[in-house]
Amino acid sequence: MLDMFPYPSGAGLHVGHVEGYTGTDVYSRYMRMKGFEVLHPMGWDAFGLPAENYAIKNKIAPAESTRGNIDNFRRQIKAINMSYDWEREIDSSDPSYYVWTQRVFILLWQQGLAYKKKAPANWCPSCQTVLANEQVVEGRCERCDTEVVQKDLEQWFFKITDYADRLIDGLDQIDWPKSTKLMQKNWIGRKVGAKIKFGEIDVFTTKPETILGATFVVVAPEHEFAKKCAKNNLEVEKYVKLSQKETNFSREKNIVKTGVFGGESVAHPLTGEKLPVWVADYVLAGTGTGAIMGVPESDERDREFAKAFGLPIKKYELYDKPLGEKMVTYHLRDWLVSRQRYWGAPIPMIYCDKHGWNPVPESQLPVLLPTDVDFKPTGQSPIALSNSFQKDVVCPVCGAQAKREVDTMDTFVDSSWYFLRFCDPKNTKQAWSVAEAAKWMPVDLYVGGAEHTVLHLMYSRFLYKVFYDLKMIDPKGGDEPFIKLRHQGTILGEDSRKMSKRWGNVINPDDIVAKFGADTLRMYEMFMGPFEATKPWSMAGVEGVHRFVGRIERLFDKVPPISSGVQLRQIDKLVKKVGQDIEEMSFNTAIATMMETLNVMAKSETLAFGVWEKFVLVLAPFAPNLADKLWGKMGKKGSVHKQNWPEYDESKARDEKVMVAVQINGRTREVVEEEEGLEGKVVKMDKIRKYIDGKKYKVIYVPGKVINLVVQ
Ligand code: ANZ
Repeated sequence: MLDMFPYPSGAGLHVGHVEGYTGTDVYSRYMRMKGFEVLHPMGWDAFGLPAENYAIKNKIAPAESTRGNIDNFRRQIKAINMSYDWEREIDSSDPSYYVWTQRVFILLWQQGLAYKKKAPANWCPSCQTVLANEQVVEGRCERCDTEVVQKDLEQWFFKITDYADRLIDGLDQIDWPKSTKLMQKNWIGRKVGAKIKFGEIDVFTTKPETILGATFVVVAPEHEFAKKCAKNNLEVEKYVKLSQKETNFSREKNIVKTGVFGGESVAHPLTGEKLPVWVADYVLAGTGTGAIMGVPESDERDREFAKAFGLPIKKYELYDKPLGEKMVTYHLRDWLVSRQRYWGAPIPMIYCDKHGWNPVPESQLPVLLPTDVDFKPTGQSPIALSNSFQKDVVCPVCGAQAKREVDTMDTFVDSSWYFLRFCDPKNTKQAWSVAEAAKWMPVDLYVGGAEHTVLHLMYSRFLYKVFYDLKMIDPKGGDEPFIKLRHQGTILGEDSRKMSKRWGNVINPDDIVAKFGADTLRMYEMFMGPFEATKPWSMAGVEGVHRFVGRIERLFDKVPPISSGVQLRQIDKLVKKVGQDIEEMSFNTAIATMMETLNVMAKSETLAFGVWEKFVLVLAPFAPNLADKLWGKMGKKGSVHKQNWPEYDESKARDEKVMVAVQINGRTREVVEEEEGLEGKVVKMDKIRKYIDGKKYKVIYVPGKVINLVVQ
């Protein structure tokens, strides 16, 4: 039972965290009561920019502020009585953890899955670091919302594109929200099509059958052919230069199509007609071959372009013979993992003029983060300015003086394997042993925010598949890390706006615990609405749940369990319903049933032991403190949380059916189950209609017994 481990921010725990964590905690406690061994761990995704920015502002070392934040988070979580196995707590910024992140990096390098290359990268001018494509949202930095620019930089990449097909195909094997799967699929963006020669230009198309409608060819500004045209055409040269500044986002979204005629033409492969070659930035260099055939009759982007530049639009017939060569293209790019920032795991690589890049030798790991650094971002990694960091560094191959990599790893590397460390957190010989991981992996239920649909969840799947291929994972469990995934819904402020300091509508879980206790906080968050729905906070709702929690104990004291007390069939229904609801993560309906049941119990003069016993047991996963207290009051030994989930009597749990006779002039013609609006339904039944159609009749209904139709 895995929660996405939190980033321990200075703001402390959020009620949104509490929602997800309570959901998995209820589920974990329930599964333990059902006799399962449950691993329910917690730790800290502790590296990252905010701690570093905080350090810059307040002159506190990130290690120190992070430690304080972690202590606060742990205290807050413990106050809500989450049943985590604290023996397994991990901190991704601790050398005992990041030494393994560094070994993961080296492992990937040894497999040819990590490489350094100069490439146009997304650069955030405000954070002064590169960003992965996944961290650029609508052309802006996901963190600070600054417009991202393109910069040619030497960067480290993981070859996630090698796994593109498996990352798509694996989605069929897992129980995840549909929308999350779709987002991953679209992000990977596999397109199957054909590569077709138009003269010397290979175009890529997913619709080769439209070839007879092609009236022009367009190449991306980065395409070799565009560069060739630019050599003897000033206008093309200008256009190519200008488009270098633009990000793919603004290019894809560009509504007004721009472009220039390249000054050359190529022959249509079927008709031999001369087609003009244009250079335009709506064609992307990284997709397909970076060149297209323009079919303005059928393709909207091509039509816009043709209209803008007066190119012919031609009606045509579909071509039904095979054409060109099969080609598959992807939107997914390799994962850019290096960051020019301080607070991350140093990339464990050494550069020698003669031998290039090599991993830091095993005996010298971990490469510790130096502490003699100035945090101010300068565009290069702050570690570059450390005096100690490059001291006595030699090439692992020849022993000559060499230099360490000064970039750190993106924090998404830390979080893309942490669940495996939870399986074996104290292991000093391996990051995890195959046997320990096999006990728990794959994760049965993973709960976390929907904002991680592409980044974290795709990176984790990628690395897990690499580990699987290297036999670091028991093959019996398959190559998907998370079998079932659910996202807790966003909790809005009382004003239905996103909780934010700006609106002053942030609810601090500490305040709720102090005023109402942890049980009320847990119960309220599970009762607010469907687990995955977006829902506003309501203090009136908290108070309502608090009254319910109080009423349980008051009723217990007023009508305590006695051996001669009344048995209630509702209690068997409750046990059945709450068990089913927890398994479906329908926590709010489970609590609603507890409320209904308590109302029935309150009407009874006396209550049997069995009634209270079962009520307290089903309450235990939701309100662990009160359940334990009542368990004690019942004179039971030991904790309620060590008990088995109660059995229920199926015959009692089932809804009673009441049968009603349908009579025509006193003779029974049919027997039906009683339900709402029965009188209206009966007169529409074929068997009955033949007696009453076209006749006058009167209905006499004796609920629970008979409907008599008196026909004249
Ligand atoms: C001719 C054609 C006719 C196309 C037609 C589409 C519709 P979708 O369709 O979104 O999956 N394309 C190919 N390479 C491109 C590039 N580098 N940059 C921008 N667009 C590119 O995407 C596949 C289509 O996108 C391809 O099929 C191609 O246009 C265009 F009625 O070729 B098509």
